[in-house]
Amino acid sequence: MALVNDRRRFFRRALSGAAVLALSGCDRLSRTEWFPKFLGISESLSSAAQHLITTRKSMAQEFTEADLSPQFRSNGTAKPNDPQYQAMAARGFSDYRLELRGLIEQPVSFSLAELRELPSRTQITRHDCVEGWSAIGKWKGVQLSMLLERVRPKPEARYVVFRCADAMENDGTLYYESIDMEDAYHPQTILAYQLNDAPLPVANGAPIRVRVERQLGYKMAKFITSIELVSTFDHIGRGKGGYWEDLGYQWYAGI
Ligand SMILES: Nc1nc2c(c(=O)[nH]1)N[C@H]1C(S)=C(S)[C@@H](COP(=O)(O)O)O[C@H]1N2
Ligand SMILES: [Mo]
Repeated sequence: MALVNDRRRFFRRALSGAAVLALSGCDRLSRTEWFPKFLGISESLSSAAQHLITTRKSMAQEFTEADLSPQFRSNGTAKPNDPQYQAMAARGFSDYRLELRGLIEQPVSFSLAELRELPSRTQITRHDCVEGWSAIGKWKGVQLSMLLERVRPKPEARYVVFRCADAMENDGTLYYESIDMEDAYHPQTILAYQLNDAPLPVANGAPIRVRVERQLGYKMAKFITSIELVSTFDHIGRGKGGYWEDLGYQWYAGI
């Protein structure tokens, strides 16, 4: 009974949140069906409230080949300016290394070939961007949980931070993102090196981008250079856990 009441309160808050946003001129954003729903949930509720309707362990919906978008568009940085990145891209990322460091027992780095040799997961999922577009793509990569088992996180590790190769136009800082350990160990959280059966294009984050399927597009860091396990964000950027979070976006961007 208490739960039912909590849920009622929760839906009322969700609704009023959506209503406020509708009044504030965000109409253009409601053009897709899913959008009003996610506005209600992610913009007006804490992640604790979100637990009431969906457990964080649940799986994101997966689709079939027939559902694939004709093309998967690019958003944000389409090609990092960094000359080192561009030289590496020209060499087909043959000398790329993904570094894992921070609060782990066993720091390690992987080449792209080594990542491709590990067991993989393939998933067809829908990507939702806050700018009001969605696309369905087929991603193949290695589960982050598999790499975490190798590096053995220390007990104090609470978050996984992804550092990216692209400097942002607005302030020159490098894009970065972070997720908690629950999402890090989720079976659908993969480091993708393939999109729609082809090597991940530069425009979509080559050579490696993360997929965190129950959150919004901006969490899915592209052009990943290193992964760091941390206990707080104090020493990173402006301390909010991500490039967009530092500018005011929500850290937990649940769909
Ligand atoms: N490194 C990096 N990662 C990024 C971005 C970016 O600009 N740089 N943009 C984010 C946003 S807002 C979205 S919607 C997706 C877009 O992914 P796509 O280019 O494959 O469509 O990447 C996210 N990850
Ligand atoms: Mo986005």
